[in-house]
Amino acid sequence: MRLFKMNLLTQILIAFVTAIILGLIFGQSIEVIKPLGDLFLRLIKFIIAPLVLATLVIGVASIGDPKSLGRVGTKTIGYYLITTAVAIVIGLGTAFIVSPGKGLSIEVQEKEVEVNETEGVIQTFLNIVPENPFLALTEGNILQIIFFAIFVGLAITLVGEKAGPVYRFFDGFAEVMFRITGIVMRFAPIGILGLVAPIIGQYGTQVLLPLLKIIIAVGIACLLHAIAVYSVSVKIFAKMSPLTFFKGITPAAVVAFSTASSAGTLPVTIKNTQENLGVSNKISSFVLPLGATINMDGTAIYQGVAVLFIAQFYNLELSFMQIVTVVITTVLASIGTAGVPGAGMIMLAMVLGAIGLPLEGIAVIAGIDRILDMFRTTVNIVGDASAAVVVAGTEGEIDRKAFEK
Ligand code: DAS
Repeated sequence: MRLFKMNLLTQILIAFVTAIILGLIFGQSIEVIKPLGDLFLRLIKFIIAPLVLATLVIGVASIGDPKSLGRVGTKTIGYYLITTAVAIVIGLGTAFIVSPGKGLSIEVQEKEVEVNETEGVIQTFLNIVPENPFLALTEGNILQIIFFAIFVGLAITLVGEKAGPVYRFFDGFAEVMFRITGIVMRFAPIGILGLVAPIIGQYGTQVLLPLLKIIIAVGIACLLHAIAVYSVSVKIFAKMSPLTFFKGITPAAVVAFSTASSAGTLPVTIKNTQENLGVSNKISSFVLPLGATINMDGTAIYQGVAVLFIAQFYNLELSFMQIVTVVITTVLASIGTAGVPGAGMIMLAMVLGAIGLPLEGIAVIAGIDRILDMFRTTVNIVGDASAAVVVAGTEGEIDRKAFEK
């Protein structure tokens, strides 16, 4: 399976380079293959609502009954939410500084872009509450689907045993949606060809520099987040040298970078955290699987950078309310993002939908998504490991002999 994933990476990179060449050679006439890209975007839109519903219900339900979360659970969830929110701010801040989309002299017809004019603060928050959750699902109203999913997830834990069938339904449904996501992602190379070639044909190579700037922005933000947040956290809460921490988690980081899958890396993350960082089995076996499901700081950074780039690509200024919506939606998106390759790009559609930016913007960055996924998945699992160290450190569950040889 690992081999196939690397093949998918090779296929995507080949498709991306081919798309650039075809776009440069054929110019606007390459539009003829645009339907392939439209089909890929429709496949992404087709899975987003059910995927968000299923993964978020399970993500929230897997947190467990708030009453029985206990000290360890509360610390874990608190650390995850705070670090993810910081990650988005770092992502947005880096994107504002790098401004990957600025300077693109791309005139986009008004018809292509109708951004939701966000009403006032109160109305914006009221709109999150669905009057009819089934209507929210059919309309693909992402924020309302999120609201519904969180309530269902929480209620499942509160009801307990009797809600078992409901939990098992959504658990199975989430697996089905992950499998469909995997199938959709197999179509990515063809889809990327149909998305990127027409963009290069229409705008020329001027759009390549911003893509490079996005990779740089995501890379810098990931590094900044890991150094600023994880180093300080392990130092303060576990009195562990950051060097020891990063050295200890390196094998899992390499696996995450090459597979772009948190779920696939989980066994290595657990092994490294226990053997190299001395975290007890009790803590690591709770914190890490939960983190691989609901904690994705790298994905949050990517969402922040991508949203800002797409707004700039369409020459749109984001209002304060839209930025607030991006932060809230991205924290929730990172809870709902599956630990599988490409999941973050699919959840980006959710964030864009929440603030009314056109999903077509995904087309511009789809070609480099796999490269970005390698960075964000690495940060996702390093963040999970830092949580395990921090919680274990505050619980006295670290065997320091593991690294103080
Ligand atoms: N590849 C996902 C993961 O495994 C992250 C993402 O797609 O954003 O964590």
